[in-house]
Order: sequence, then structure tokens, then C-alpha cells
Amino acid sequence: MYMRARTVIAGLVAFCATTATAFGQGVLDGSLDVDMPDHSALQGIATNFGNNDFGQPGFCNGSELNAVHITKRDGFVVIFLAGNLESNYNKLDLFVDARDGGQNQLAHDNPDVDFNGLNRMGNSNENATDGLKFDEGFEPDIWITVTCGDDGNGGFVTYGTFSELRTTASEGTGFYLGSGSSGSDVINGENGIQIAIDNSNIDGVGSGIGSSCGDDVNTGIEIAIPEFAIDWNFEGFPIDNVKVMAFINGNGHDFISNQVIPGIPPSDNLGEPRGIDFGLIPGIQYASLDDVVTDCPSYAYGACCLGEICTFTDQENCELGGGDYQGDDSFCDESTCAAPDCATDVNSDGKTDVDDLLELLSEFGEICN
Ligand SMILES: [Ca+2]
Ligand SMILES: [Ca+2]
Ligand SMILES: [Ca+2]
Ligand SMILES: [Ca+2]
Repeated sequence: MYMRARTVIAGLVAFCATTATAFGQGVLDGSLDVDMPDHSALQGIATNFGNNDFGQPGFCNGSELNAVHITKRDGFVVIFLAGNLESNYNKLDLFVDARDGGQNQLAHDNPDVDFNGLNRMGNSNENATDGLKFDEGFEPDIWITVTCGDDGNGGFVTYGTFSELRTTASEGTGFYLGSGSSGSDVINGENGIQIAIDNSNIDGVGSGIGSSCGDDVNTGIEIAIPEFAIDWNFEGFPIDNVKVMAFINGNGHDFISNQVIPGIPPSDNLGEPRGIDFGLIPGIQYASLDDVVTDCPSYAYGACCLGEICTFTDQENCELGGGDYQGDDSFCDESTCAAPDCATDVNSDGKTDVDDLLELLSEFGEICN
């Protein structure tokens, strides 16, 4: 059984070496195929990792995840992430839950791949309670990361890496998938995983941390995963319950942006991966094969003042915490929640009274240079 599968893989790779793979009506090239289903999730917030304006398939000066489409085709799970990945070696991290078991919280002893970048997001040792945690009900079994940049000679290059996320992490296999470039110059992994990137998008979400909409983007990152890469013991179980989530991360897998798909509410970048529990972030941060989402989520978020402390949240949460909501789409800056200037409040306790007068008198006659 194993030998037969290897033969299939070898044949596939030989085929792929000569041409971009056709999937029914589809072609793996970073452009959305006409027969792909509608989005399973749409982005609702602006990107705080740069809003690309280059408009070319390779080099790109920002990252965003506008939508995710998922389908099954000719023995592959095909995932299309509408958006673009900045060519500065930032990372796309993709997680796929398509079989029993897996890791709802990333472990520390997964395969050492991509400079141990996968374990950079996991718990820091076997007794630690940290480690990136997903929403309840999402236990990914496969991780794929993609990155891109200058190849050192002015050319655009892409790299892909894969790992299993086994329930017993140390039993998993992971390896480098190879390199490619933009469009139909795809990454061809030895296990049949293929990755294509087209970074042309200059639309989709705008720049910042507020509401925005990722609709109508038809280029991005297209990934095909053969079912036998998921059914690693060749048990022949049906692969019909496929769940997916992805985010843009820093180049060491060490600083997660605010571009997560399915999205998070309006937010600055999330930062340190080990501190993140998507279960505590409102909304469901995974999408399923048969989900259809046609409208961007809309969020009424704004600045909330609790004294001089400004946070970015919705009106209900702001007022529940005793804060003063500044209105939808208001933002926190230095002056948003600043106390009014009050020169007569000598001891800075928020009021002018006899204490200020006493403080002033106690220093009466002092020479100030
Ligand atoms: Ca395509
Ligand atoms: Ca699973
Ligand atoms: Ca954009
Ligand atoms: Ca959540």
C-alpha cells in the first residue's frame, strides 16, 4: 500500500515538473478558479501589516488575508486565500483540520522545520501552559507555511514548508516543500502538496486596525493538498470535514499580525503567538468546507476611555467596564482620553483646591532657574 502511494507521488511530481497542474477547470497559479465555491470566510478588518500598492504578481509591500475558499477536487483539498504576502519573508501560517485528533493547542515537540518556526508558536516546554491555542472544535492535523522575498539576485522566490500536527506531536513528520516564484511557477512538495502565489492584489482591505472589507479579491495564495497527505496511514477514511484557518506572522513565526482568516474583531496586531488563545477572541476563527459567507462581518468598534486609559472595543463592552465610549470608528491616540489641561492643579490630583494652595505656599520664595 505504501509503495503504491509512493508511485502515485512520484508520478505526480514528474507531471508537475513540466506544467502547472490542471484541476478539473482549475489551474494552480494564484488566481481564483471559476469553479471554486464562494468564500467560506471574508475579512472584516484593515491590515496593520502594510497595504500593498505594487500591483505585480511577485514583489509586494504588504500582507493581507481577504477571504478563504475551500473545495475538494480530483483527490486534493484546494484552499484559496485571497490576498497577498509581503516579499520581506514574513510568513503565511495555514492550519488544516481534516481528520480525528490533532492539536487544539500547539505543542513544543513538533518536527523542527523552518528554523524551528513551528515550535516557536507552541508551548515553551512540556509542562508549560502557554502555546498558541485555537477555538474549541478546531484541532488541526496539518500545518503549511509560505514565505517569499528577494532571492539575493533581484529575483522573486517563494518557499514552502509542511508538518503534520499529530496528537502525539513527536510522532509527526515535517519537511521543506521547495521553492517557486509567482503565478504558475509553483512550489512542488515531494508529498504532492503544491503552492502558488500571485501578489497582484492592491484592493481588498485597507490599511489600519478598523473595519474594512475583503470582498472581490481574486488573486492570492492557492494551495493543493493531496488527500493521502492527510490520510497518512492510508486508512481510506472520508475527508469531508475540512476546517481551515490562517494568519500572517512575522518572519520568525514570532509576531502575529491582525490578518487572521476567518477574522478577528478590529484590533492591532496580535503579537506573541504563545500568548494567544483564539477561544478568548470573539468570533470563530476557523472556516469549514461547506460554509458560504457572502457579506463581510461588520463591527461597531471605537475608542473607550477609562480615565486616561484608552482601549479599542465595542460600546457594550466599554460601558460594562465603566468606560466612556467615544463613538464608532474613533481611535485611540495620545489626546483621546487625556485629562484636560489644568495649570492650577499643582499636585495633579484632577482638581484645584486648598491642597494645591498649600503645596504652592510650601515652596513660596524658592528660586527656580
Ligand atoms: Ca487558480
Ligand atoms: Ca483534527
Ligand atoms: Ca489591500
Ligand atoms: Ca474565537
